[in-house]
Amino acid sequence: MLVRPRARCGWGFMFAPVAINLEYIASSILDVVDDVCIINQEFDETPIEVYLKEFNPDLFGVTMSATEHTPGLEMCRRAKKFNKNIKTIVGGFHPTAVPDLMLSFKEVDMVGIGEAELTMRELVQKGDPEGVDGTAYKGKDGKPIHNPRRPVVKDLDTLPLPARQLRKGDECEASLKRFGLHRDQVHTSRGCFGKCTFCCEPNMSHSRQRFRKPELVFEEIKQVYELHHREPTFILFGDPHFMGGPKNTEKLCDMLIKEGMNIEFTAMVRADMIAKHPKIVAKMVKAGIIGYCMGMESPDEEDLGSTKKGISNEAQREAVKVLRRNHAVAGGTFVCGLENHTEAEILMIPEYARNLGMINAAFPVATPHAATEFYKGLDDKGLINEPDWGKYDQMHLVYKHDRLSKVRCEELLTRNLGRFYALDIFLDDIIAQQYRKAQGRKTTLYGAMMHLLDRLYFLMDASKEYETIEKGPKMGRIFFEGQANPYTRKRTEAMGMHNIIDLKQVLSIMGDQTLAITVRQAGEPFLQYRLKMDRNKVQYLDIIDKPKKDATIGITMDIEDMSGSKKSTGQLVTKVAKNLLKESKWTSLFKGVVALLADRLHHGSSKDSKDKMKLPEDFFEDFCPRDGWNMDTYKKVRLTNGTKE
Ligand code: B12
Ligand code: SF4
Repeated sequence: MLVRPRARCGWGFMFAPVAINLEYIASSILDVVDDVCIINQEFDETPIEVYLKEFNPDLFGVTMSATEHTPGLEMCRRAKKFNKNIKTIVGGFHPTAVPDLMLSFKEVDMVGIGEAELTMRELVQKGDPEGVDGTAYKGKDGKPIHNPRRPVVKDLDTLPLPARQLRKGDECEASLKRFGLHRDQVHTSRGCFGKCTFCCEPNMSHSRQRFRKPELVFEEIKQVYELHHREPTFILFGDPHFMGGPKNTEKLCDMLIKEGMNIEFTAMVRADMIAKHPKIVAKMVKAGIIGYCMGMESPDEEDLGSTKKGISNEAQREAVKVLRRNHAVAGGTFVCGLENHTEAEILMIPEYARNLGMINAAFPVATPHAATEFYKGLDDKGLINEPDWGKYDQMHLVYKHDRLSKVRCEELLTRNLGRFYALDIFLDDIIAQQYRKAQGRKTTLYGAMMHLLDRLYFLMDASKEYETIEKGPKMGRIFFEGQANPYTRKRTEAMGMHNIIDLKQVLSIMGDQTLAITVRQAGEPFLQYRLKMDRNKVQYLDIIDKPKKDATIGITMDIEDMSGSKKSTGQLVTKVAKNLLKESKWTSLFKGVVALLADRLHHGSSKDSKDKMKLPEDFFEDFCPRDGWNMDTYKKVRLTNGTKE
């Protein structure tokens, strides 16, 4: 029995947490065991005892990243409690990094170290870990015995495809359809050439990347599409470094383009490869690879050097341009809270990400995962101070930082998320989408609302974890405070929201209006979203920190009602409606209702308008400098506020 414990966090909410690693292991042992089952607790909340009773396994394997440490051990404990003769084995990134710690728990008998398809095959055939490379286990005296580490799988094409057929129906269908698409994961390679100090990859695959034949990857993708009934599907390429073999990537894309399946892909890529291969990127987008997650890490070349990332600011900037030109979703992550970081520097990171022109960005806490160079450096200095492995989720500070407390670090990241994800970024995303999917036609008001809700849904899920230290509305306030910025107005003035969303009916009926949503805490208004429009256009959207009282249609929302409110939905709707009536002009409200009805009658629930978008000619080439920010700003912050002793 193979188990993936439930410990979803961060990106886990965005992508389907299929247990592809267990499916790889299962397919490698299927022919040498009586039965194998995979329980993915991300999709299945049935108590494990139900399955233990049904299958009564000899071997119980649990996959673990650091965040799955505690729930993973609990599964082993419950398996032993059910039947003390069941042998338990844990594997994955975390046990590979801390095998002795794992064996110190009485509920763990063995650890699988590194890639485990061949290890598990040999183990189940022998029935004992003695002499099985890639395992560590307890000797008679209870002390750990380490067999030699097994080399990584050289030829990935010799591995059978993951045993997706073992998924439970629910996992394949309902759960994966959350975003209106089936969701799955495919790997075209394993490992990465990189040696980044904070990454687990060097310990897992010794900085070696291996590639599958593109023809075989293509066959697998076709099978996955069939498995999902040839319905719209989303596939995450789980490779840590997707474009590591650009020729292979190009070949795969040629095949995907020719086949024309309804699949959208997201890939994790290095910015330098994107910058270096613009023609391949154009093919990638054409083949459906529209989401890109780049490990940007930092605006500071000093950090990029000290973490051994080995990319430059120039490559970052060029990569985003290449992606924007192709209407792809340029996304990436920045590590915040490296040892030398000051508050001022961390606060500049979303400004930099916006300035680059990114559409998606995450600001994870620099996390010393066990066995990384980063961990060893901090551990030698005695700075690691978090015993709870569940907190090694890149959302909590787990070491003693010179300038930042744990709480302050979470606050800064929450504020950074608020700063980055202001509404103009969603418009940017809509533009790329409309170019990809609707030949550059405008979206409708309904389409724009649906898009916005989709993104908010993810943000809310992914940021839940931040509330663990400071419960209540404090983090909410910090997020909203981050939203007030000088860019949204400048950008929306330059783009013209009416050039992106078809608002003809709405504008002509409503005429001159100022729409405002004011956010309040403890009765004090501290943030306002303002939309200024006239008969012909939306003049701008602005987010300000000193709310005004000039709205023709206004609503005030209390932060207390948004987070942890005990009020029912009915009570909240009544309150918002009362506020709306109190703060709006009757004529404007009336016009608003008529305008929405007219828009709905005109477009129905269609997400695309017939009209083409009208954007400034240089929009995709010269978009970023519109923010009036340049690279030197960051360097100045470093020098003037950095207080680098
Ligand atoms: C794809 C990926 C994701 C996907 C996951 C999709 C999914 N299906 O769950 C997404 C983007 C959603 C994601 C999210 C996150 N990820 Co991630 N992710 C990866 C990545 C790039 C590849 C993992 C993978 O699928 N490999 C392919 C499979 C086949 O290999 P494998 O998992 O290693 O399995 C093999 C062995 O480990 C072993 N094995 C595995 N399980 C078991 C069990 C047993 C019993 C045995 C014997 C052996 C064994 O055998 C397997 C087959 O050879 C790795 C980094 C990397 N370079 O590989 C990071 C990585 C796993 N992620 C990491 C982190 C931190 C996260 C997040 C917390 C980040 C965040 N804050 O959002 C979230 C957590 C998500 C969650 N749990 O909800 C860290 C984990 C660090 C650690 N030590 O715990 C990694 C290592 C990246 C890093 N920082 O170095 N991630
Ligand atoms: S480039 Fe990415 S996957 Fe490769 S070592 Fe660095 S962080 Fe890890």
